[in-house]
Amino acid sequence: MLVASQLPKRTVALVLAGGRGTRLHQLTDNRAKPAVYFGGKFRIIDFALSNCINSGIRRVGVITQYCPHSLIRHLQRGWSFLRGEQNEFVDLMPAGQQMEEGLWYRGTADAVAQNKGILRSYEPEYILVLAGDHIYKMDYSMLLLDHVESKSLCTVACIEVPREDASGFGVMDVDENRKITRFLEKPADPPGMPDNPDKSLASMGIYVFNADYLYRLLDEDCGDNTSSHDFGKDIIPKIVGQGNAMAHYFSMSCVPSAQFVPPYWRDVGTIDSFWSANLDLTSNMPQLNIYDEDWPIWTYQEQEPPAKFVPDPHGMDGVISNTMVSGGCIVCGSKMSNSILFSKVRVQAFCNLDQVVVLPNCEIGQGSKLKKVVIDRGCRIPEGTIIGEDPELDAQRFYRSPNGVVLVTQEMFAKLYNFE
Ligand code: ADQ
Ligand code: ADP
Repeated sequence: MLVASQLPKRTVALVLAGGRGTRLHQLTDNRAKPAVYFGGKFRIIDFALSNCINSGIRRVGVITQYCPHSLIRHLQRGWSFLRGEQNEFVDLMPAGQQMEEGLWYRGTADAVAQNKGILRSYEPEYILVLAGDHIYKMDYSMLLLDHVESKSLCTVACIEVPREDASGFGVMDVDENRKITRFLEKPADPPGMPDNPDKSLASMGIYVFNADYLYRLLDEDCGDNTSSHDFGKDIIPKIVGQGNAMAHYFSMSCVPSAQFVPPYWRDVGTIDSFWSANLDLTSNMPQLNIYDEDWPIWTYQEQEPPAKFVPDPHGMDGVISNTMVSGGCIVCGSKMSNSILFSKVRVQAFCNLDQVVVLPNCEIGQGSKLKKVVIDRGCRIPEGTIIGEDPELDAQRFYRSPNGVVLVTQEMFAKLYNFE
């Protein structure tokens, strides 16, 4: 008999967290994309991991590769609360530990294949493969139930995206029973949906497999010299070819955020999308609800004193609107709007911050005027710095995105001042 509440317990989730995220430019020079900060106190991977816990999946492997140090540190500090003796864990699976040759993961499927021995030892019935670099709230237990009820061997979660954005995704066609009939990985000219040609049905990179079926596929893939050992490029198209893949619409299992807001799923993979998804949280009615006590987002953050606001040296108070300020921050009589300060940020007097995302441990020098800026962790912004007024100068000194968002890192400042 199918007992829906047991499905998460019979599942191991694998979070693929090894990708670099090159489109985030210098923000991922030293950290993996899943370790990038988000929303004032989280890191991107916290969303997938919180979804697991909130869905009742308490056996999780995190597969790391590129620049894993701060990611691993975060997981050890924030995600080691599960109880091994109760068969609950967040397990780290770094590249190179399983194979004798110490092979680097060749692709996402190889990353799972190299950990097959560990996986088997957990004896799961279902394996849930997740990406560690998306912001969304999803009840994976609904996805598992759909997978089991439809008697599928593999189920791919999908979402409708505008057709003009779809070439960055795996795009699929489905029949009336949601069986996937065609899968094209990152097609140059993505097909539209039959009833909505302006939209395409995109893979979210979230897959459920019957464990034995996945092991078999990975064994076959391992010996295939023509394969790039990637889920999107090799494994999923093959399964679709065999007629064994079902689509699961994200709307069937997304955790509602706000009323009238479409299902929220963001790949904050570029500086522009990272900046705007953070800024959304500062609006009066954000599209992503991070205050939902029924679906908490867990993280690690140091214990800090509450944020503090003091007047400037002339005794004038600051003016703050639509701004989130994290613990350990001190703001001295400045103007801030539509901005996010992560923990331990100091803003000196007479500053003006508009649409600025400041990552932890930064100091903004007196009289600075910043607009549309992302400031990486640990930056010391010198007194009187102006960013966001002269695009050419900004682009010379820092990274300036196509949408005019300026990214500032410690290294850029170091370079700037060595030259001067
Ligand atoms: P991509 O967005 O290109 O496509 P991909 O680079 O395959 O995603 O990365 C998927 C996940 O695996 C990411 O979380 C990444 O961090 C991680 N990862 C990448 N290489 C890894 C490695 N060697 N070891 C460990 N982890 C690694 C995929 C699918 C598309 C789908 C999109 C949805 O291929 O079909 O539409 O995700 O975003
Ligand atoms: P995060 O902000 O994500 O916590 P950090 O900015 O502290 O991470 O550092 C990112 C990564 O850069 C570290 O995890 C480490 O691998 C590397 N790193 C930082 N400082 C040094 C250093 N002095 N020498 C070598 N590597 C460093």
